[in-house]
Amino acid sequence: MKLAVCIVHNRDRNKLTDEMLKAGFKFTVIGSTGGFLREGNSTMLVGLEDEQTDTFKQIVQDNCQAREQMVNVMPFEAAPPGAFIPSPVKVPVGGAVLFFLNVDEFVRY
Ligand code: 2BA
Ligand code: 2BA
Repeated sequence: MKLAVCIVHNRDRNKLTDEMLKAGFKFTVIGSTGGFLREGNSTMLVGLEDEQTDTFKQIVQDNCQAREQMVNVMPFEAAPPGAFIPSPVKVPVGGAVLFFLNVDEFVRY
């Protein structure tokens, strides 16, 4: 068994969870914040059987679009008065970031 940790943009969350439910996956959604953009994203914990991983990856790939987002390199509140504020830069964001961990034991009571 594997535990997938899947971080997705909030805009893709509902579409992805709908498709995961349709495919019969069980999962837990945690509200999270990206360390770089400091914006809300969603982290899904998905316990799945090894043979389900390819189907899961395909569903994530089909439902999470990569996009570009403008970001201020230095937050305005962090800039000293009169400082040069650099123009916002584009960063590629998402589709989705996935980690797969091996599960030693799964128990339900
Ligand atoms: P929920 O996803 O809200 O699920 C509540 C209950 O609904 C589940 O109880 C299960 O009986 C049923 N259920 C959930 N997904 C289903 C599906 N795709 N098809 C049919 N029935 C489904 P539990 O299995 O005791 O799970 C309680 C909570 O534990 C779940 O809340 C979820 O947050 C988490 N969970 C369960 N299995 C998980 C897994 N494989 N990976 C990650 N989180 C899991
Ligand atoms: P954020 O940390 O808000 O990052 C959003 C996007 O900004 C990233 O997209 C990446 O393109 C860029 N970025 C992040 N950190 C950067 C840095 N130190 N220097 C330059 N650019 C940077 P994604 O890579 O698609 O990541 C989307 C979200 O997934 C991240 O949101 C974070 O919450 C999570 N994530 C990504 N890689 C991770 C990792 N290795 N460990 C844990 N979480 C990760």
